[in-house]
Amino acid sequence: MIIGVLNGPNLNLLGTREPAIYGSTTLSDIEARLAEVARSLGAEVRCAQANGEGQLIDRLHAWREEVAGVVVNAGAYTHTSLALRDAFSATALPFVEVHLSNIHAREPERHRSLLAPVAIGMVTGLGAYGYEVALQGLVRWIRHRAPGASAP
Ligand code: CA2
Repeated sequence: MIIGVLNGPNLNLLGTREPAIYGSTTLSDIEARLAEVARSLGAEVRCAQANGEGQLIDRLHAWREEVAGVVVNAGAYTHTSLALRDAFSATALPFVEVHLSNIHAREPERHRSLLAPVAIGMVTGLGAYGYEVALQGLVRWIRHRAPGASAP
């Protein structure tokens, strides 16, 4: 099983600024760890990061036939992008949303996720470890869902 790991705007800078909020782990560290966790689950990951909304949508379209599901941190597009939500719906890719920080404990404009209504679930506030939880939950969901079930 191949799982896509998609990171949005500014997450390429992880580990370089604002460690109090986002930690000191780099995106490469996270991706390397997810490759290990995936292997232990009998799966593999494809990782991508983009700063543009359209680039993220194009990546999902390209992954449509390639991956079984997606772990996504859409960064600030989480709170603004109906287009990204539509891309998840259009591709019918099951996904788990992850945030390093607890978005509900931050400014009000970060409390709402436009992706959440069509996600399997969300992991928020566990830092880099949250990506592992999201990957494990997604693989489990894909393996155990009823045959033929579609993403929510
Ligand atoms: O907590 C998260 O993972 C967020 O998705 C991160 C986004 C933020 O807009 C969301 O509300 C919550 C921001 C990512 C910015 O990444 C940085 C990386 C290094 C230094 C500063 C920001």
